[in-house]
Amino acid sequence: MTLTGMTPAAQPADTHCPYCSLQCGMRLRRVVSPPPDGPGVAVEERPEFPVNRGALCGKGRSATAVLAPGVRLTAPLVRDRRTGRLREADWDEALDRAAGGLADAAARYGRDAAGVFGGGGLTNEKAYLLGKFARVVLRTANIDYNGRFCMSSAAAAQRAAFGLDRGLPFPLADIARTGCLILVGGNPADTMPPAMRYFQGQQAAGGKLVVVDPRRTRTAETADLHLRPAPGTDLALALGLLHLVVAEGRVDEEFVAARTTGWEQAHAAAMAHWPERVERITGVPVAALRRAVELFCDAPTGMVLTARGGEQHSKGVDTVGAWINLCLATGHAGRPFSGYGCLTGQGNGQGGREHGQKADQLPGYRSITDPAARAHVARVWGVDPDTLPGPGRSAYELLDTLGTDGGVRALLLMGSNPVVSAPHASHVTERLRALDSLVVCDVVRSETAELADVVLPTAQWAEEEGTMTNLEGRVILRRAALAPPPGVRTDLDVLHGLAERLGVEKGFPTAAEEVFEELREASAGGQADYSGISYARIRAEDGVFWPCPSAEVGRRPHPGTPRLFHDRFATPDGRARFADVSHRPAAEEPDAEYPLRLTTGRVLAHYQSGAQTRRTPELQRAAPGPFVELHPRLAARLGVAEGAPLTVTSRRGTVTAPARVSDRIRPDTVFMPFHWPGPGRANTLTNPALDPVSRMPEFKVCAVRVEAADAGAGAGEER
Ligand SMILES: Nc1nc2c(c(=O)[nH]1)N[C@H]1C(S)=C(S)[C@@H](COP(=O)(O)OP(=O)(O)OC[C@H]3O[C@@H](n4cnc5c(=O)[nH]c(N)nc54)[C@H](O)[C@@H]3O)O[C@H]1N2
Ligand SMILES: Nc1nc2c(c(=O)[nH]1)N[C@H]1C(S)=C(S)[C@@H](COP(=O)(O)OP(=O)(O)OC[C@H]3O[C@@H](n4cnc5c(=O)[nH]c(N)nc54)[C@H](O)[C@@H]3O)O[C@H]1N2
Ligand code: SF4
Ligand SMILES: [Mo]
Repeated sequence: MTLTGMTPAAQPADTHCPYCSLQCGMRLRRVVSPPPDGPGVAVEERPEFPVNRGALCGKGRSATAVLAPGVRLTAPLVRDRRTGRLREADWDEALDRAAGGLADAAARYGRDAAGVFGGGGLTNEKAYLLGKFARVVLRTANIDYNGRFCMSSAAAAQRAAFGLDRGLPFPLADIARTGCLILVGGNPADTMPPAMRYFQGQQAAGGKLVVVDPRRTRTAETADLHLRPAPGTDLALALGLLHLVVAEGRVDEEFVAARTTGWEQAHAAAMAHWPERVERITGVPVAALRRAVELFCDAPTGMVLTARGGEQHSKGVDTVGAWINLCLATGHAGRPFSGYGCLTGQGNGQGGREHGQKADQLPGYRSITDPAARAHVARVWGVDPDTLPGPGRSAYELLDTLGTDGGVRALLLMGSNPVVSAPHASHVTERLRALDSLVVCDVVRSETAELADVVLPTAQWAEEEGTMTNLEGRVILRRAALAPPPGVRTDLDVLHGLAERLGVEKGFPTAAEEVFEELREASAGGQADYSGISYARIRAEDGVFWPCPSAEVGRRPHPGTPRLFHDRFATPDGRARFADVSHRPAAEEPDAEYPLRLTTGRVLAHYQSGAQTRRTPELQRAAPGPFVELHPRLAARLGVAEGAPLTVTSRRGTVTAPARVSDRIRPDTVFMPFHWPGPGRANTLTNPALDPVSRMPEFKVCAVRVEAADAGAGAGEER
């Protein structure tokens, strides 16, 4: 077994948390004599790392729990052809079965019948090789990843407006220095707690914080102004604010004339969204709209940050476009301490979308339909550009057509748990079951691994090297603190083994740094240019911001780019483009049968599908199961008290979970976190209506009916 690049460190290793896009720095120290069922390393603070300065949330502090042998997979599993059950196998058998399944599907149905589904938690090296594996070994168009469910709407809107998308175009620390910050649909107090220091710093320096969220979250509580629109109405809200900016003569005419295009249409669209109309759509009083405009326009600098609350909609791209319009019209963009940014979510949500696991992208943020981009990448890969496939299906469309005529028949899935996290999850589960072959690479036996024909147990963050790109575009280095247990291989080893079995001997190195060296070359000249970044530089500088070309600047290496757009935007003419957008309703609005809106999201203690955090005892104790948050007035109308079992029914199914009665939510809306499988799985209910541009599903709003469980339909029913 190969374990290249795995040098177990006797010294403590300075690395990063495995979870969210903050990528908090931490130090791992080997435990001298670990208990047999416990992890071999302990977490310490690393105050030198600039983003979190030592602070960690509970998930980061407890992340080593999943390294323990009792919790994780330590041997490959294959589905026994006789019993139909998963049984342990050796690596050769498992890899043979996995490669065989992919090859059979391609032989029977054509190349595009073998598919790949990746994840935004994978290192840049894994994401890069996964994309290369799809395009060079399988030669399939069908590769996409869970980032499509995450920040794809913000990415598309940023590309349209600025010609480039990087989560934040400035370091996180800059937000502490902006005059007015509007945070749309983000709850960092629960989703990125150590980042709250920058929000608090901003207010301590006299800045104003406006939070836009239907719920009074722990983040909203700290705001100077909290706007509570009904879920799915942010587009009208942003247009209404722009209307008032115009009406009150607060447009920065000079900025608009010098640095933007498209203002006329944007202006006309905003004028159709007068304040009383917007109040009717959103439920936000006109006075509050006026106050928000006053705060934003009075401030010398301003930022708008969006997160999933504003983005996970079938109109997510237009909604983000409308918020960017507000920045452009007020001149709060392309200047120090001003601008639009997206809080990306997963550990490598940013890098994961730059290096080729997205259906339409090649490494370096290149487009797979651009002949020059294809030629460059094909040269690095040593293949004929004509052999590279074109763009494939987006994440939900790929999952939706699994096992169908013309769909993917054999799927390699690495770093995602769609049985819990995909919209209309009962349907997705059915599609996964319809596959001829499902290969899952994971660190634990996830709900999706349970459906697999082959499960390949892979090494974890503390056992491997690789780069991650955090929400600021800062490329950082994950470092190995210990060797993986016997029986476990790295994701890079898996790709190497599969490529070899599918007839490609070269080009799939197992040492992360070697992969990175190739990634540098493949990204050179692209928008996300990493060619000037090396492991040595990241170690020395604690992260380098892309773009960082290899060309020198004044006989010094390029310093990287912490701040974008101060001189020009990345469009051909250097100007930012206003979006031409109008409000439209959600794909599903409340009606007599489904009178309430459901929105979904996160709690502090759990991460995503919960595959890792539900296996962490202290987190599981802190948040043991799903719940339905509802307003006391709604609870009274239903005759239910705190903790009473409720059924929630949408057009896609019914779930059961206890009531959590709280005046933090609007009476016309209920909220469920999505971290759990089973009868309380929020994604049984969610609507897979897609944004026409980003193909983002509408996780944040669908129509539901809520009943006391004894009065309602049976639990866990699915359609
Ligand atoms: N604890 C924890 N932290 C995480 C994660 C996790 O799973 N758990 N996941 C990471 C990832 S991948 C991501 S993407 C980020 C997500 O980070 P966030 O975007 O902060 O998280 P969410 O809870 O999905 O949504 C944020 C807020 O959107 C609000 N919201 C719902 N509907 C609407 C709407 O229509 N409009 C507006 N304006 N707001 C709405 C919700 O009430 C919620 O408070 O978190 C990252 N960090
Ligand atoms: N209703 C609702 N649904 C949502 C959302 C929402 O707000 N509401 N948010 C969406 C968003 S923003 C996201 S990002 C998705 C995320 O949802 P998922 O894609 O399911 O993300 P995770 O739960 O992080 O799944 C990662 C899986 O990969 C494994 N894993 C972790 N690291 C590695 C690794 O390095 N290699 C390998 N091979 N495996 C690894 C983990 O054990 C886990 O099983 O959920 C989406 N679903
Ligand atoms: S905020 Fe994110 S990166 Fe930091 S410790 Fe928590 S989960 Fe990890
Ligand atoms: Mo995400």
